[in-house]
Amino acid sequence: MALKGLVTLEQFIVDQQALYKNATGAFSKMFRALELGAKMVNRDVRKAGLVDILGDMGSMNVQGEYQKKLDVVADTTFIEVLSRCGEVCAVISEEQDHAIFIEGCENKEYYVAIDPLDGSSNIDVNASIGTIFSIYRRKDSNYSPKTEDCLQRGSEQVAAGYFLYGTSTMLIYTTGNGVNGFTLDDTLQEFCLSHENIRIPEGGAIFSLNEGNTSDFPEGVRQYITWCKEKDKATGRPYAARYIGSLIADVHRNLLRGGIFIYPGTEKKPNGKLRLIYECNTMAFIVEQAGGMAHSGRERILDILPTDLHQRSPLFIGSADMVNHALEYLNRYS
Ligand code: AHM
Ligand code: MG
Repeated sequence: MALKGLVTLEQFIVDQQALYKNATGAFSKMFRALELGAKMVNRDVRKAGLVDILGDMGSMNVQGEYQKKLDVVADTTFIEVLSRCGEVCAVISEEQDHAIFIEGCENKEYYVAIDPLDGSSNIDVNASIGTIFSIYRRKDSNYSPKTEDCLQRGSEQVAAGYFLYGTSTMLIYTTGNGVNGFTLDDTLQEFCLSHENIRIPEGGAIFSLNEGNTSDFPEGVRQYITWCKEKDKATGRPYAARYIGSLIADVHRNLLRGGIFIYPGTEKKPNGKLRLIYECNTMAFIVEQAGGMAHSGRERILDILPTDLHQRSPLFIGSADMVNHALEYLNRYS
């Protein structure tokens, strides 16, 4: 896809907003906050190694995972910019046990779910990481928000996106009207439209999963992977295995090239590792909007009603033909 003239993210949002008669400007304020947060985190990520920002924080988050210094920096940054924008009543973050309710914004309609820095294990080795976010509208904003108000199905997302701090810094997002991608022009410090109306290929030849865990995978997943690795000219197999270990980077590659990403449940961890609200739902909304599929193995990801802010779900996501095929295997052997 060629780099488009110069349509900045701000211009793009203003143009989109003009299509909605009742737009209040709240949406563009939230996006400006997210954009600012991402630029600040991007600046810190680019300096990692030069300043004392690499390594462990020495603390754990609510999910028992060691926090990296950059995890904490990104978390603080996004919570601060979202609190200041004046349109967000609550923030749910991977790094925070509870929802953060923002003072003075009790009657605002929107809340944001965020994984401030996904792919933490890649920070210290200079591989791609990113920020995942979803925006939801409260059903009723006439009272101070409660945690239960933040437990909506992924199908209720108003917008979802991710910032990828990779070879270049990108924003991919959807508001339910297709998916568009913006690349940060470092000299201008502006996100510019670079990938208009992204469509994921229906099929693909890439499978991404942590094969080290094979012995714990359900039999259907094991059989599907064996099938992916068999030689067959007609279907172009064996497929390529690609796994960065950073959800955003793995799904982003498959979004552009075609492929499947799997993080299954296991006997010990039936819901897998990835978090429903700020990892699976966000990526599912984007991938579905691009023409792909996202499933838990039991149901469509976006149909799951969360009961806990940090609940996990198995994830099969990517090109529709590949996801359907993997699900066939899962059902056959379950
Ligand atoms: P994080 O949010 O703590 O970084 O964990 C989520 C990451 C995903 O980005 C990635 O897909 C997955 O964990 C990799 O897990 P594993 O190391 O088990 O393969
Ligand atoms: Mg994460």
